[in-house]
Amino acid sequence: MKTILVTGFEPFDGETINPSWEATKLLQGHQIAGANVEVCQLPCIFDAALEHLYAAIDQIQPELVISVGQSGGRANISVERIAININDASIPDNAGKQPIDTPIIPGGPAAYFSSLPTKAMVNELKKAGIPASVSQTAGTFVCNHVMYGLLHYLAQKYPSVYGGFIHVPYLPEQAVKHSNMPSMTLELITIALKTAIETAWENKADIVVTGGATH
Ligand code: PCA
Repeated sequence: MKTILVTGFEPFDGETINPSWEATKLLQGHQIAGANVEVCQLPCIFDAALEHLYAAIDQIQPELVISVGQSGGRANISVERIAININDASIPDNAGKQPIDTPIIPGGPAAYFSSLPTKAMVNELKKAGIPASVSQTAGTFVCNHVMYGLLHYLAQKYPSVYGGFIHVPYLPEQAVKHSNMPSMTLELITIALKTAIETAWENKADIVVTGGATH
């Protein structure tokens, strides 16, 4: 059976949960549009996250890979468009590493575009009543690192496999500990991931949406 690999992250930055993993782990073993979903948790650690991701890809041999991460402060499901070849961490990762202005892959391309149909995904999320947008930056911390490393690895080793990244907001139980932070329930984030995965699986080529999808 065809397989979709979905990854989420362990908690970081003082949080005890990470919504990306709380939602992703609920998808293990699900059938989405005739494909089987396998999930894997990544450490929030530069380089180690990529080692875990590459091992999972080699073992599972998926046809589509979607990595998911927490973006505390964002109100929307953010379908990321681009990953850039830079690590520039404003906080330490879970191993205490804080790389500043280092390349992810020395000599690699400046950036990779997601090979997911970002606009179609956002469009379907909005149709389902879920706040969503195309994001033009996955940041410069471990999520961008994983998105770049994923797309580089697929380009080198599995050029027919599609890949990309989705950022999700805080859960309400996280937002309540911060001042004036947006959040989304686990139920809605989980429905959003299912909708986004299904759309990515069924629309390998993106659609053209005039206006709206990036906001
Ligand atoms: N979010 C972080 C790294 C892990 C996660 O869930 C980020 O946006 O880089």
